[in-house]
Amino acid sequence: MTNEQLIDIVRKFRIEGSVAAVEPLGKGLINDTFLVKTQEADKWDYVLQRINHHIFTDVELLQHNIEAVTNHLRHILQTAGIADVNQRVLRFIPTSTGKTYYVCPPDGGTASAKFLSENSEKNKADCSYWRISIYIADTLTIEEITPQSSYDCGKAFGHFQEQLIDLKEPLGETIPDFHNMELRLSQLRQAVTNDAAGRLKEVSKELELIEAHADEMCLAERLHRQGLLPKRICHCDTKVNNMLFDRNGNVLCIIDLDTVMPAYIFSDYGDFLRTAANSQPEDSPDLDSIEFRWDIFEAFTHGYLESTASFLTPVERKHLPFAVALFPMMQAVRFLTDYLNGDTYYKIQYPEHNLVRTRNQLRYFQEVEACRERMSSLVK
Ligand code: GN1
Ligand code: MG
Repeated sequence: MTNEQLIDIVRKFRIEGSVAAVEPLGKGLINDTFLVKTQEADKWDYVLQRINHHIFTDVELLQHNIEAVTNHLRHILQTAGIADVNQRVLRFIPTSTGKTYYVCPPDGGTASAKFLSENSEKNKADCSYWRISIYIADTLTIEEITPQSSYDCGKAFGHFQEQLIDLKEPLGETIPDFHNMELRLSQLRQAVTNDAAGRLKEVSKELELIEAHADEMCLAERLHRQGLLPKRICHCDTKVNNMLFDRNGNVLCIIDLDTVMPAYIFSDYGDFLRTAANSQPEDSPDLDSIEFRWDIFEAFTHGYLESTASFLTPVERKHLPFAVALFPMMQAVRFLTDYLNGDTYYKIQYPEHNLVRTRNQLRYFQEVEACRERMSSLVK
């Protein structure tokens, strides 16, 4: 896409100021993100995103969820008399029709209203979907996690769940059954049957390890069916880089709200520790360097238990160590499925990338497993 086309898209939104430049931003695996700089010093800069509508197929629902959540959080902050509300919760800018997303026809915008009104699935898939939010300036993201920042993140993600407990507006699942382990396993088994990329022969050890733990890892779904585990509004992508800090290192704002939806609280607790307590990045091939960082786990757990004390049930609390094991296992299943399918979901940088990610997550899972009992004593 040319710069001119990007600027044309920006103009569909009711932003203030005039566009000086549009530059790529961030390194998410799913959406494409740009920073929109405005010329005027006293106007906001903005974040422009192309929503990956092959993954978030219901963009209307996606933006409905995000608006409901950000409006609710903004209301809480305003009621509490907080001054810098636009620094603490994302603010999405509407287009001239009042929607917080813009559907761009494939030719860049001039296509007829007829094209869109035909409304066929094919036409919809050929369009691109865009949204804009205010860019929160002067923030830091944390590259190197410490026990202190881990504790702060535990408090903040727990607080996020707590604030959304009384959200009246019903939210949908932007990716249905996103963290449903039974579904993820059946997708893997389907990928094994299809062997679309001819890679099955390379992964027998990985499959064996996954299958050995498969039943146990579906515990959350069983608890839910027994009525013992509720779904609550969760963030579902609780990576440390989805949290903005101010210059003094205090948590400012939680970002990347695409997967905010009803889920088990395990999602937020377990997925954070999947990345933060792994001493290596999720795609490091250096398996022998992978360690479970107890200090990060302990600090995060303290923060999380503090801010969720008002609502966490004994069943949820007791199974937190299960969640620490579940998420690397689920992520291994998802990476391996994508590897077998021929890399259709995650962005990759080289052909074996998803296999390397799978092996990393499985090794980390084993490191976590070795600490499960000790974790349970701490949580008690
Ligand atoms: C994707 O794009 P990113 O990095 O925020 C994925 C997460 C995975 C993660 C693995 C919608 O998140 O669930 O845990 O990659 N998001 C979606 O790195 O599938
Ligand atoms: Mg994300």
